[in-house]
Amino acid sequence: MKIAIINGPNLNLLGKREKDIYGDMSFEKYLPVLREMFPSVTFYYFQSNIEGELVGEIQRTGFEYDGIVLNPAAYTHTSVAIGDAIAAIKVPVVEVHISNVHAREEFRKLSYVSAKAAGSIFGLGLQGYELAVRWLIGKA
Ligand code: CA2
Repeated sequence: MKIAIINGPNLNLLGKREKDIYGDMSFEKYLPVLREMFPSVTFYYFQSNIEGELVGEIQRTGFEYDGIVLNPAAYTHTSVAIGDAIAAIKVPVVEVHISNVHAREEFRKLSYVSAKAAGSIFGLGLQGYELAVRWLIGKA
């Protein structure tokens, strides 16, 4: 089984700043933990700060992988293009947010992704990615 994990802008700073909100582990440190937890899964990881690159990777992996775990970060709240890309592909997408977006600023309550995703997880820290992977495995 092949799962793509796609992270949006600024998530390359995980573990370096705003640790009270996003925790103290970088995604590069967390990825090997996930790989060890799910040895039967082939993971592909992509992070970008550029909206068009994220759209490109959603399109590409959306016809090649068995599922996508997507944290579009701030683009969640602004990007019609990312929502459209999810609607255009074949594979299930699980939207993950590390923080509880509903307990923060008003603008974070709007997601252009949730309606197109198979489901959404928020507020459970990095464990949200693990739960998303478990769901995708169960679905396959
Ligand atoms: O909670 C999440 O996962 C978010 O997608 C994170 C985004 C935010 O805009 C969304 O509303 C919720 C922000 C990612 C920024 O990540 C940083 C990590 C460490 C230091 C600074 C930023």
